[in-house]
Amino acid sequence: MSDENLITSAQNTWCPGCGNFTIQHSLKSVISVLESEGISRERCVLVTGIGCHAKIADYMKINSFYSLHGRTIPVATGIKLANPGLIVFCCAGDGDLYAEGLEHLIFAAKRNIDISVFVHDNRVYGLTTGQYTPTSPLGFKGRSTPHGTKELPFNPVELMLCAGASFIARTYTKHPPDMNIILKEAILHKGFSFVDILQICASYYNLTDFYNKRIYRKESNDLENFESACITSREWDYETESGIPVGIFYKKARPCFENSFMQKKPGDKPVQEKIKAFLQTRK
Ligand SMILES: Cc1ncc(C[n+]2csc(CCOP(=O)(O)OP(=O)(O)O)c2C)c(N)n1
Ligand code: SF4
Ligand SMILES: [Mg+2]
Repeated sequence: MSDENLITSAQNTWCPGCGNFTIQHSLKSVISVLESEGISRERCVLVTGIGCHAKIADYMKINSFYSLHGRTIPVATGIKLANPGLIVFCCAGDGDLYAEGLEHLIFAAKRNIDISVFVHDNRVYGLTTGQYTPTSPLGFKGRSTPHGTKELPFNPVELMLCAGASFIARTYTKHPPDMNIILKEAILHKGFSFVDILQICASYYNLTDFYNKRIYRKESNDLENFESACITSREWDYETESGIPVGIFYKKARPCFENSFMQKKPGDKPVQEKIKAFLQTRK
């Protein structure tokens, strides 16, 4: 099936030049490639938060769930546990996930549930017209901070390493071919995949020149090496705003939560049967 069929006819209201377009096109390409490799789009489920990023649920013709602000991960977790055969990925915002939904992010990484999380990290609350988020830089001037923020951003890549995510990457909306590779690898990885996508917000925080001067591709031939991933995660020094590495930083096989969930001992019934039996008792 042609990948053009993955875009709905809903009127698109993203601003011209918004990085969300690149993410949408990348997801479209990845889903088409997966389909040509035997993974049908009917098995895919997209869960979004609330914000500009979340409109992607309206614009993609696949199974989707438009959730609450900061709540992509609990919804995605429920979907995956109820039907582990599905391929579940979240499109979340930086405000959405790093502020409102932060605890869900940390615990999903800790559990290593097999879902993928793509953060449209424009470093601003876009839909609500420009307030600062946990990844806005020190001194960021927006609607809620006219004199500039007084706090450093946190480092989501480092946070995810510490929380136990088994696939960690960063990409940039001006690098579409790299994004296709990274999103596909994230979806195919068995376990919790996290991709921080540096996304241009054309209207409230256009960092194109800033990123173009600083971003470089980081290659690693030892992706299981936690210490080296930690060093990479710190190459972006938020105090000096130095160089910014992008690429896959960490990838390691770990047992997935959905396989052991509700299993008292190895060989127990599959989780779907247990959920069905539980739901029967509630009728
Ligand atoms: C619980 C809750 N708090 C606040 C809001 C208001 N709100 C809607 S979108 C948004 C900002 C979204 O920013 P972000 O997650 O970074 O997404 P972006 O718009 O930048 O893609 C906020 C604060 C809400 N809808 N629900
Ligand atoms: S406000 Fe920013 S993030 Fe939202 S649609 Fe416009 S450019 Fe994109
Ligand atoms: Mg944002």
